[in-house]
Amino acid sequence: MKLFTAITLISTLIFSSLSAHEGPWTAARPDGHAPISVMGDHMHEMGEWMVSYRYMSMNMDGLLKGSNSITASSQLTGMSTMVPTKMTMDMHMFGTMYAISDKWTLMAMLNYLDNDMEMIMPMNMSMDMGSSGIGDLKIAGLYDLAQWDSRRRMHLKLGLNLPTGSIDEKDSMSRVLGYGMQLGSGTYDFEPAITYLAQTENYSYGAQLGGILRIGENDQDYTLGNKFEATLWGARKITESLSASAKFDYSSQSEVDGKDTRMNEAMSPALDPKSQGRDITTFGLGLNYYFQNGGLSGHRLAAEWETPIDQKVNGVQLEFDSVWTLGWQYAW
Ligand SMILES: [Cu+2]
Repeated sequence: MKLFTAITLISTLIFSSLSAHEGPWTAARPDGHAPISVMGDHMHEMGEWMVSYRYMSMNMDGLLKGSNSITASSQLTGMSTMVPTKMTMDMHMFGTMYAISDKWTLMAMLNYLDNDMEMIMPMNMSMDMGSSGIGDLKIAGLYDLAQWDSRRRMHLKLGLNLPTGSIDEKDSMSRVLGYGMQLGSGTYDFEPAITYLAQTENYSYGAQLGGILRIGENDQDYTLGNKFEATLWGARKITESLSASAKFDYSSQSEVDGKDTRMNEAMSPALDPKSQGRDITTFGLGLNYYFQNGGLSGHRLAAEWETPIDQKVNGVQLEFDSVWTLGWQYAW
């Protein structure tokens, strides 16, 4: 039903923007880039380079069973159970882009992750767990599918996730941490996406449909769930350098296939392959700033805040609360 709504919205957007706006689509305006949390949203002209850094901080708080809030203590079913109550995931994301031709832009991204989880145990005991390190390396090619004279364009992303992130993160007692605390998927993943962009004099719109398709299983004989994601955004150019955006994002990820035999799912939902993946719709507000002149010409700064408007988890999991993304980009 949500997918149907997303498709309807996207097609309405495509047809409504068919009214003539002369000239080609251009990146040379603040909303020439999507809200900062959207990846692979734009291409470059032949020979152009870009480097970027994003800081993303995700907060999870409280427990959900399906779409209902439940108390953590209700899940303390045995003497050795541990139930998560809170988690923060901080990501430092380093990216680079280079256009080898006007048809192909290549990109690579590497993340450094810092996870922290709070758990409660019977007898009012609690425990803090952490993991940090390099995540998976993502490489992609963006291919220009079409450009129209009415400020619209469309491109395809063919991405590959390389399993450079650890799936062997352990706590202070040498027990393997849950699936959500691991730094990588452990598998090679195919990450395709299609992006549509449109502009008018003062507004811009975009839509992206993408997915993560896992290939095979990892060294611990499990596979994280495949993911589908639909993103829709609109932005208003406020000045030649500043734009404000609103975004809706729907994603659906299935549970883990197989299991890591080092984990005992009876001990915690964090260790349960069936308590992974969720359906979530978020709403985001953002600002993009584009330095057009002077010594900082070509630099961009952006910020975005997102919060869920609807979510349903598989099994029992922490509730996604909010995410902040701050970013810097420089193209030359
Ligand atoms: Cu770029």
